[in-house]
Amino acid sequence: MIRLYDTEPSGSCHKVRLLLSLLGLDHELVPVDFHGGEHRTPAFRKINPFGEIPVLVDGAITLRDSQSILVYLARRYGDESWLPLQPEAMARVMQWLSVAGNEIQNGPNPARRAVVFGRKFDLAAAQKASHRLLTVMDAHLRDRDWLAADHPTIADIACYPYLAVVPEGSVDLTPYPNVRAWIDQIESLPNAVPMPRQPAPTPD
Ligand SMILES: N[C@@H](CCC(=O)N[C@@H](CS)C(=O)NCC(=O)O)C(=O)O
Repeated sequence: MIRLYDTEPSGSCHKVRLLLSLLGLDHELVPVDFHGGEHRTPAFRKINPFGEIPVLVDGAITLRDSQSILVYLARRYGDESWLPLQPEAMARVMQWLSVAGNEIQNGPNPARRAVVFGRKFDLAAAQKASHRLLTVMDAHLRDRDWLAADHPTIADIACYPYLAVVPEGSVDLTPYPNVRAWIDQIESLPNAVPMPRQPAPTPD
């Protein structure tokens, strides 16, 4: 049985939940007490020395990092469409996996963590980075339906969760119609599970 160390509000964990569901793979979610700091304990660092979730365990294989887990699941259990092998096609997917690990992790993610979870990030800088990213993505999606191919790939899965909840970081998605259509399209895939939305924070 595949096990995923997980916490519900995490977009990084959701990438993995989404692909597991799209591929119809039986799995067990192992909830990690994120607010209690379970991911930083010595016991957890034995499965991920970086002290981060998600972590996927499949038999004897333990993997950290959501992008690497998507690569593994796509190659091990998916057909070739999720991660094409032809050099250029694969590189086009990897370009967006890097965006998921960099521009999205440094824009939409901290903006949301600042607004929803009260974490100390530079909100204005994260919002500015989010708009820069969304401008590029909206232009990229103007004449295509999916990020890296003419069909969904793990590039779309990796980029989806934090963009679906970008308004939670007080980043308006209205000016980006192509990104909004792309989000709807991912959520309409057979067996897709939407990224859980958080309630708006209550004012003090
Ligand atoms: N590169 C990692 C990043 C994962 C990540 O940042 N996970 C967050 C939860 S969403 C985490 O565990 N952060 C540790 C912390 O804030 O202490 C991935 O893509 O899986």
